[in-house]
Amino acid sequence: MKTLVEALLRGERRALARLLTIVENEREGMDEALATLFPHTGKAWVIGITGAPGTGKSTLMNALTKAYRKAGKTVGIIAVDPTSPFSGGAILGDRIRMRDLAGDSGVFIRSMATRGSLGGLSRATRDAIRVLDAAGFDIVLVETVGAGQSEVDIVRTAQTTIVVEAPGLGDDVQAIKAGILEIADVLVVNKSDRPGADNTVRSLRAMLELGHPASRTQLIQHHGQLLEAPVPAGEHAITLWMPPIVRTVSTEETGIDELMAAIESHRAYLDDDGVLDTLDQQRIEIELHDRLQDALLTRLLRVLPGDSLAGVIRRVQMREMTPQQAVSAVLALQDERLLK
Ligand SMILES: Nc1nc2c(ncn2[C@@H]2O[C@H](COP(=O)(O)OP(=O)(O)OP(=O)(O)O)[C@@H](O)[C@H]2O)c(=O)[nH]1
Ligand SMILES: [Mg+2]
Repeated sequence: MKTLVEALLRGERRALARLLTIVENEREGMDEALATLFPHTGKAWVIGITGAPGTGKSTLMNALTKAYRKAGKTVGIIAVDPTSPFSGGAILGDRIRMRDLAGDSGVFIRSMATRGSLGGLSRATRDAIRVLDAAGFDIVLVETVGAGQSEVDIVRTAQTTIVVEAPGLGDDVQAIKAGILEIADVLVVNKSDRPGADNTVRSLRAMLELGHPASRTQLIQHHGQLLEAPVPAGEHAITLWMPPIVRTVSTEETGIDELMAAIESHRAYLDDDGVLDTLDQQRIEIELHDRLQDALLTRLLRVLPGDSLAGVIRRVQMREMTPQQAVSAVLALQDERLLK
């Protein structure tokens, strides 16, 4: 495992591919590999790209990647499809769209589909990002379809989140419908060559202004959490970030420079006010929380006798016990087992 990680750090593509497979499928040696590469992570800028199906996320990633390559940056790409384990079609489409990137050693593309649970996918994505980060990519792009929880999980991992919108998908702004507007650091109205783009921009702006707090508020740190608060008179304030709206035509690579500039100013905003440090702590806290939850549940199920859970489920069903009492009973049983 150590030699594999060493090969990864040297930039060997085969080692990268193998490590991604190990991480994706939770193969043996995964924890050791992640532990060995972990000290080499934390350098890449991770950009999440999300939005409703068909808004042009993959085409946009393609254009953005080419622009970053021109600027001398290396780019690792993870395309996540949380909706189906059979995303062969979508992935094939992406392969065709990203054809211009093939053969460029400064670009690496990996597709990941749901295997088991959504939780498993977000775990795998988080770890795959680390592998690409350790491999030395300057930028890591992660695409997911706007399907709810997976977007929220991306935000927990990405430093900059781009929400992609497109006109002509009905009257509604899709991001609002999917409840993902709140997570946007940068909003993109792609397919701006299509009629209705002005309307989409206008609706987005109206939504943003509605949702954005009054100008004299600031972000404060309270027990490690970022909160909004009024700015005391005469004090330095961390101004809140207002997501810019960028119009693009990804198929023609129009608006991509503006998008890069928007990402760059978001990055500068995070760096400048020291928000990044707090966000980083929050990210770690959330990840540890998730992992502890998994680990504790696994441990609990291991010490319990096989049929004990079925027993309490039955008793709750018979109204002999409340779900709260069931939890207490299970925990008491665990304590009993551990004492033995
Ligand atoms: N007119 C126009 N078409 C575009 C633009 N960007 C993408 N498309 C087209 O829209 C279709 C969907 O593009 P994709 O990039 O696959 O969209 P996606 O959001 O990745 O789709 P999923 O991954 O399936 O959710 C393709 O046929 C693209 O060629 C654009 O700026 N203008
Ligand atoms: Mg796509």
